[in-house]
Amino acid sequence: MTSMRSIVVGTAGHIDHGKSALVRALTGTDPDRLKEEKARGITIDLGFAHQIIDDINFAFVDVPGHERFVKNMLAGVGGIDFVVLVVAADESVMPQTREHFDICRLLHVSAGLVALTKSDVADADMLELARLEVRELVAGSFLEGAPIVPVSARTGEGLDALRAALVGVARASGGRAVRGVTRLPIDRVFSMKGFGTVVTGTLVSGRIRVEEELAVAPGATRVKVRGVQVHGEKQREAIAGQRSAVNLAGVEVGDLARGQALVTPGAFVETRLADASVEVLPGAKPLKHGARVRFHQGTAEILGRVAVIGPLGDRSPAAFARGVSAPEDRLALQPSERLALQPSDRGFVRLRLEAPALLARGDRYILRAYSPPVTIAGGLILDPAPPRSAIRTAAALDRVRRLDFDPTAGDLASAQERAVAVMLEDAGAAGLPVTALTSRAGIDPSDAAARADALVHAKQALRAGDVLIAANVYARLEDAIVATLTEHHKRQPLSEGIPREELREQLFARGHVAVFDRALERLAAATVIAVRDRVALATHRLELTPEEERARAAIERAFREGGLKPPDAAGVAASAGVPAAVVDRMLKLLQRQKVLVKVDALLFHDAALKQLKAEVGALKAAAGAAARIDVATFKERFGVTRKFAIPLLEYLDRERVTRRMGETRVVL
Ligand SMILES: Nc1nc2c(ncn2[C@@H]2O[C@H](COP(=O)(O)OP(=O)(O)OP(=O)(O)O)[C@@H](O)[C@H]2O)c(=O)[nH]1
Ligand SMILES: [Mg+2]
Repeated sequence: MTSMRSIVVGTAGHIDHGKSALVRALTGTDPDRLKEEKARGITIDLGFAHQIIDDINFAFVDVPGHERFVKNMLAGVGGIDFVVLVVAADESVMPQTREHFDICRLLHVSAGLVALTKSDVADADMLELARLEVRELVAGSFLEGAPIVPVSARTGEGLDALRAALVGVARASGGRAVRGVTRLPIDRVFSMKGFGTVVTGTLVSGRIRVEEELAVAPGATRVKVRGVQVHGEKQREAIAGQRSAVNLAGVEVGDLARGQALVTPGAFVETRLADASVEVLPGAKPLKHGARVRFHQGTAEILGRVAVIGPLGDRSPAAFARGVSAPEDRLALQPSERLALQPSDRGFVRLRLEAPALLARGDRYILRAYSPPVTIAGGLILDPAPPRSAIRTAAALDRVRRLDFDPTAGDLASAQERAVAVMLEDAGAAGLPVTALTSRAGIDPSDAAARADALVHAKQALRAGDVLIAANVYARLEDAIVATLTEHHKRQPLSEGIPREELREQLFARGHVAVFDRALERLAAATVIAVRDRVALATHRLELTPEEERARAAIERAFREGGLKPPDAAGVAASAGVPAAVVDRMLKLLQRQKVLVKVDALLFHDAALKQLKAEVGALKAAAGAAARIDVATFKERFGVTRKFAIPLLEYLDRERVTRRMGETRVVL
């Protein structure tokens, strides 16, 4: 059965036009499963049934026609391969015929047919009139020229023709790629005796295997697949395009809901912000900047607001805003409340959602007005995780235009390339995580590493650790490092450079540490800079005046000779015959160079301290574990007064050469 072609067909159409009756006539299964549905004779929620016709496995998703349940219709229509638009011959085209059809068009459902139902109660004239109205409705759409089949669920008339038409459309529509990340928008959650938690949905991409670990998102719950059913039969795996029921371990029914999805862990972003293209329905009211809307994607409905970025084409945004004229580069100055997308307009919006959504680049979505909830627009997600940057600028408009693409066009690769370039720019110094190539740009995870390599190879980006950084951002960083060091050396010729962390804070505080490290490494390898605990230009030499040089040498000698009884600064200045200020500068320089080391308030020559450590350490070699030293023996042995002995012994403690135990010290 897995080798058999699976096709998911959705019904659509006005209430009472015979959608459910038709599904039942075709499959023998009544899709209305709820008590209330049977009692009221209407469909409230999605219904499911399946039937093999020829050698094709048809899964039907039956939707409610009632205007109050369009939200349920939207949860069902997301994953369908094609639509059967149901129009009762005796009533012809009605409001939800139009709304459902609009939704299919906005979601870019690619194929379908029209069933003229209740043919048994319509005479030839009525049938002809309905046929005409349907033709008018679908003119110029994906259903133009599609079969229009009169049928009666009551008498069975026309059912064979309808089956033939279903098979014809199915054969003409291309299969779905099974590659890609797993994604099953959940439309039902229930508990089955002896099994536990079961979710159902149309697997829109990837595959689901028994024993596999997946995530339920939003929410990031990890689950394990215990069992898989496709069309009511147990299978080892379900593949893209199949209606699937999945038995899950590790999760309670109460923790799951329609609107979540079963997905490959980590492959999607959970987001409240998305940039998208949008198309406003001809009959809708203008879509105003800031309007509160109902956002529908997959099986989810989330409240949110739209921020209008700008129009689709080259049309000036002036035409866009009622009564306001503003040239494009002044977009930022345009009063936002005036900016609106008019009926039939196409443009770009930033969606701000009130709860997280699981979105991917290329997802189709629908917008309905908050109240009354009528369908007003739909579009395509271009970036599911845009930066929180200003959108009322010409640059922002240019950015979304570069992100725009047609998922059904052949050349997806170049659209992806453009998107990655934009996202690299967005990421700036922080870098674009390689995982974002999948979660944000929609690149298959198995291709992401190769794509990252290609970007590096083409010199468009550099890789540092887990992130990619745009080549120009990186070049700017290298230039800034060199410029900053040049300036620093000019202003402070006696400094050996800038401490590494300080340089990073100054130039790259918001950048990725790995990128900064990489830049230093590269500049160091090219001998442009030298990196020790301070970063300096490789060409930088300390240029001391003769007086400074004399002072430096005198101080160094004085401290070396002083050993554990070093001189004080005033004494050095006097004996070297240089001004106190110069001595002060040289003392600091010698400390930075670690020639002199500060112990409490005293300065010692590094060599003296090293020797002290070695000699105290040697006591251990002589006396073993019993090696002890106290203040008196220390003073005597090293010939120093208490003034030096105490700080030096404490220094030895800090250096872990000794450990204080009451009045004495153990040599470690
Ligand atoms: N005479 C006749 N009646 C039909 C036919 N198909 C459906 N009906 C009747 O029309 C009414 C509505 O049928 P449904 O199949 O429930 O309509 P629906 O489109 O599913 O309605 P919703 O799901 O509520 O939108 C029922 O009373 C059916 O018996 C048909 O071919 N001929
Ligand atoms: Mg129904």
